[in-house]
Amino acid sequence: MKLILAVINNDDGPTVSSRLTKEGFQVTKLASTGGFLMSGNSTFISVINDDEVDKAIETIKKYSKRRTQTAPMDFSYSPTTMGSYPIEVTVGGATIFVLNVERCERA
Ligand code: 2BA
Repeated sequence: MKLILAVINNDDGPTVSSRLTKEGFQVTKLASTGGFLMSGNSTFISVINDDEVDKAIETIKKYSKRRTQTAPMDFSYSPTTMGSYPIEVTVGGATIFVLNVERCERA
């Protein structure tokens, strides 16, 4: 068994959730916050059989769009550039981690 942890954009959350559920995966969505942009994103957790990992990842990738976001960057430490300037970063589609699960129980 594997635990899939997938960080995706909030806007893709409902689609990813419904597609995974339709394909028979059990999913839990957690509200999360990215450390760099400090804006909300969604983290999905799902425990699945080893042979279904690729299928779940394909679905997450398919429905997670890549986006460009603007973030204020603090340059006040620099002697030549003062203040805070917006920078563009590309976010996503999805950041996915796959972990081994030793045991899964429902009580
Ligand atoms: P954030 O930490 O808010 O990062 C948003 C985007 O900002 C990142 O997109 C990346 O393009 C950029 N970024 C992040 N840290 C940076 C830095 N130190 N310098 C320059 N640019 C930086 P993604 O890589 O697609 O990540 C999207 C979200 O996925 C992240 O939101 C974070 O919540 C999560 N994430 C990504 N990598 C992770 C990791 N190794 N461990 C845990 N969470 C991760």
